[in-house]
Amino acid sequence: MATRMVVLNGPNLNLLGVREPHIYGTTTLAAIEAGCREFADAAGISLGFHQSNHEGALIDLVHAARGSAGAIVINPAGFSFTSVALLDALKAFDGPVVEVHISNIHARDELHRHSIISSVAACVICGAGPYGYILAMQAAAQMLKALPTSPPSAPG
Ligand code: CA2
Repeated sequence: MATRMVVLNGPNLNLLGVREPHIYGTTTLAAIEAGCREFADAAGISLGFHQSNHEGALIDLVHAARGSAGAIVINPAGFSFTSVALLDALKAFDGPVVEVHISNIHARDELHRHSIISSVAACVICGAGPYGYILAMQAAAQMLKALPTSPPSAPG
């Protein structure tokens, strides 16, 4: 059976590419999802991709991933700095959690610098822009041993 992974996105990430492009760039969340799906298809991974502005909805998605997905990639956005409840839900997930941020949160102001979610993450990727999502999926796939040991050869 194909390895399954879910990518979860927190509040306001639906505005990516639409507002504050000087911080978060011009790539929309739909374009990020398309890139993630392309990577998943190439790696033979089944993918769930979700965004919610609601803490409880994200917690429900984490619970739903238990038993159905091998790994969670999450950009908790603003909840990175506030949500003990999301942290607790992620702690109850058995597989690897990979945290991703588009911007380099360590170079941001004090409010955006310390993610409490990182304490449960097997890996944290930040500052790579939208490509960070692909890096995060690649790290999660590697942890699940779902990547081919050698790159596939070109057809023909
Ligand atoms: O860099 C990231 O991916 C963040 O998780 C984005 C969060 C921010 O609070 C974190 O510090 C870093 C904010 C997401 C809000 O996204 C917006 C996009 C466009 C316009 C307004 C907000």
